[in-house]
Amino acid sequence: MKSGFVTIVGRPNVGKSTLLNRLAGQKIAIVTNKPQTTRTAITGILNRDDAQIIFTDTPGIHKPKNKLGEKMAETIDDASSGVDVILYLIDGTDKGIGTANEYILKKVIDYKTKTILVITKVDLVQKENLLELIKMYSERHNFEAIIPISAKEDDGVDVLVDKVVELLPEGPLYYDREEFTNQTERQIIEETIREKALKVLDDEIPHGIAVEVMSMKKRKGKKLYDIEATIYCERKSHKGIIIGKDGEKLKVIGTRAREDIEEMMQCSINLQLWVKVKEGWRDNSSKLNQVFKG
Ligand SMILES: Nc1nc2c(ncn2[C@@H]2O[C@H](COP(=O)(O)OP(=O)(O)OP(=O)(O)O)[C@@H](O)[C@H]2O)c(=O)[nH]1
Ligand SMILES: [Mg+2]
Repeated sequence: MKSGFVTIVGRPNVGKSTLLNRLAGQKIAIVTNKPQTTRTAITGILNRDDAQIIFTDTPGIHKPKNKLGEKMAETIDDASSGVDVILYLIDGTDKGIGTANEYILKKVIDYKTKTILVITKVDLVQKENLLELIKMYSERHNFEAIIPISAKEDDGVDVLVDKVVELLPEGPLYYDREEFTNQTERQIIEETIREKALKVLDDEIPHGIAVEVMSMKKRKGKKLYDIEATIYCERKSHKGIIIGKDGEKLKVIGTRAREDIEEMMQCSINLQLWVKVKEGWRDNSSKLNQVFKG
């Protein structure tokens, strides 16, 4: 039996959460086309007859611009220390290494942990570009392996898992086989609402929102939950945008989130959403602690 801990790192939007969901076989981490979607370390567990691998998805590595960004950076370093293997993801559509990846490459080398370079989104990539990237990166560090994948099309992911298992030590089962994540139901609900908000709002309010479930109650004798949640934003003007004309935007966010939550919980949901302003919460320690529980 092989077992161990594997952390997924890389720049924002490279496909870390998409890969985590594919590895865990279910949706645990939210995915959007916007950078800096993931804010905390999210664990997904893969069980095989011969192995148990605990994968941790992390926020995209970037230069912190506020206190939230600093917390996210700390999360990445914490999640990357003392693990057995690091998966360093780069985007297959990148043309060169670039400044962001120069910074990450240095960090990854500093971690001094066995690292697999994973080239993502190969469904979008010309072979020549792939070979170019492999050449550039292999000249910079002695990776345990370089593996191209498409998490979207489930291409190369099994090769990646085999390589990870090969690198893991003999070990015990760390978690019961039916466990698949460190995320609570409440956290998954909050993240689902945030995902829908990011998608529905598009670029209007990029990153300044947070979601908190205020209450969650089961109706007696029914397969129905009443859930109340608050969407926090940074400015009064943002509140108007989130709610939309005649409440239209908030309604769409609520409907889409409800559908996903119902599927996850296998029961009916009555979801009530509220929008509140917490001015500048991402850069104020006490407000950050109130809103962001990561
Ligand atoms: N075509 C293609 N798109 C992908 C693939 N993997 C991820 N994407 C897309 O890339 C975007 C970012 O994916 P995420 O998984 O959220 O990326 P991330 O690295 O977790 O991003 P952050 O949490 O912001 O750091 C989404 O629009 C995904 O659908 C892939 O294999 N192929
Ligand atoms: Mg992510």
